Amino acid sequence: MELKELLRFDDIVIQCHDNPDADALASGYALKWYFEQNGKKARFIYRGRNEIKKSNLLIMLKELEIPVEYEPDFSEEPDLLITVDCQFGQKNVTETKAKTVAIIDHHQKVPSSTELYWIRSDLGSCATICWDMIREEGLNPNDNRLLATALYYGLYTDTNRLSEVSHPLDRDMMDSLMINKIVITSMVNSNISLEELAITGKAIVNYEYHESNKYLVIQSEACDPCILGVISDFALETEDVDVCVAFYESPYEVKFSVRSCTKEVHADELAAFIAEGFGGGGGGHMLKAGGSMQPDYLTKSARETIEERLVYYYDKYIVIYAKNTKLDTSKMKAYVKLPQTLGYIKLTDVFPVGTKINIRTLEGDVDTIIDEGKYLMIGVEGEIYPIMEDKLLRSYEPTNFVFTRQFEYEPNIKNLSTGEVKHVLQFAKTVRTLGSATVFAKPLEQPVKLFTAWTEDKYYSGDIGDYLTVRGDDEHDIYIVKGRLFDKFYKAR
Ligand SMILES: [Mn+2]
Repeated sequence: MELKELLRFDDIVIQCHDNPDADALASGYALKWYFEQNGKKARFIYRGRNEIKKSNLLIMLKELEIPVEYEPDFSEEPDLLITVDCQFGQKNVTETKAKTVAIIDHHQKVPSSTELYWIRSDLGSCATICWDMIREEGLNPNDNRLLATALYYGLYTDTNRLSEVSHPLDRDMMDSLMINKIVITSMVNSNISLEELAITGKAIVNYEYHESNKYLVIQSEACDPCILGVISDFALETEDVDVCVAFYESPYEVKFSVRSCTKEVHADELAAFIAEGFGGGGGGHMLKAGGSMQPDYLTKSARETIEERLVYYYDKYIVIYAKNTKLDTSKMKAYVKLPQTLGYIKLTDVFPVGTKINIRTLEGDVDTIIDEGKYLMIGVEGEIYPIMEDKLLRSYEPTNFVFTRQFEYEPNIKNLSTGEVKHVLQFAKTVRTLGSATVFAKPLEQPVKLFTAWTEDKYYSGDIGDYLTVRGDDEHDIYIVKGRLFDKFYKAR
C-alpha cells in the first residue's frame, strides 16, 4: 500500500501512543510533513494521562520543532485517524473515534478491524517505515533538516543507540539522513533521569546468575527501554558472564534486551526464542538484540517466563563442530542433488577492478574490493554470498538467462569512494548446478547448532525435521538443509 491512498481524506488526525517516545514523535512528524507537502492539513496529537516530561524529549520537541499537541480530552471525530508506532485498539493508545482508521507501525501485528495498515515488524523503528513510504512518493525527508534529525533519533533510540539495528532498510535510512549532530548530542546526553540512574543501580544489584551456562537475568523497574541496553551492555563485561538478559514488566508490555559474547549463542536467535508465542518479537544481530512480549499472553510473571525459556533454550540444542565430527553414515540415507538454477553476478560488470564496495543484503553488509574473478552467488533462498570464478565453474554451468526473482529487499552495491549505489539484479544471470556427488542425510530429532568446517565463529541452527547432511566425498562437509526445502533439492539414490 502507498501513502498517497490517504490523500483522499481531508480531515486527518495523526495520533501516536500515550507516553510518546522519540520514534513515535518522529513518525508522526514525518506523516504530518508529508500531508503538508501535498497541500493537506493534518493534526498530530498524543493522549493519555501524562504529558511529555523526559528531558531528551523536551529538547526534541523544542529544538526539532515537533508539531505535536497534547490532547488528553480530544473529542472530535475525524474522517481519518492514523495511529503511528502503535496499533489502534491496543492498550497503549487512548481510543479516539474516527470514521476511518489507518495504522503505521513496526510492532508485532495484532488483529484489527482496519484494512489500511502498514506494519513492518522486521524494522527497527516506525520512523524507518515513514521515511521509506515518503521516499516512495518521490519526496525527500532531507528537505527538512529538523525532520531528518528526528527520524534518525527515532531509530537511534528504538534500537539502543543503533546497536540493535539489523535490517538493511534501517541502515539505508541511517546512511542517507542529513542530521543536526549538535541536537542529537544534546538529546543523547539528557537521556537518563536521576531516577533512572537509581533504577539502573537497583536492577544490577538484584541480578540472577546461572553458573552452569554463564548467563545473567536482571529485572528492572519499568523504565525507558534504553536503560535495559545500558544494563545488559554493562553486565556483560563481568567475568564468567557470556549472556545477559535484562527486562522489565509493565502493564502494557514486557521489554527485554539480550547480549551475548559467546559464539554458541546468537543474541537475535535467543531474543526471538524468548518472545515466541507471547505476542511479541525480537530483533537485532548475533551480539545484541532486543524484544518485547505482551502481558496478556503470559500465564506467569515475566521473570518466570524468561527464566523458563532460558532453561529450555540451553537444553534444547546439541552443538556440532563439523571440523572434528564424523557422522555415522550407516544410519543415514543416500541422496543425490537435483539440478538447481541459481543466479550470479560478475562484480566487474558492476564497478571496475579495484573499487572498494559495500554489498548490502537482507542478511547484512559486506565490504570487499572488486577484483578479476570475484562473483556473487544468489542462492535458492535469495541469500547472497561471494564466490571465486574457479569454484563457480567447478560447481555450476552458466546458462546465461536473465535472472528474475522478487526480493523483500533488493540487494545493492555501493561504491565506497563515490557513494554511488547500484541495484545488482540487473546484472544477474543464471547458472545450473552440475551433476553432483552422493550425500547422506537424516532428519533431525533434536535441534542443533552447527559450526560448519568453513564457519568456525558462526553457527547454523537446525530444527526438528530439518536435515543433517554430509557430502559422501568429504566427511567434514556437514550442513543443514531446511525440511521444507529438502525434497526440492535432493532425491533418494
Ligand atoms: Mn517505535
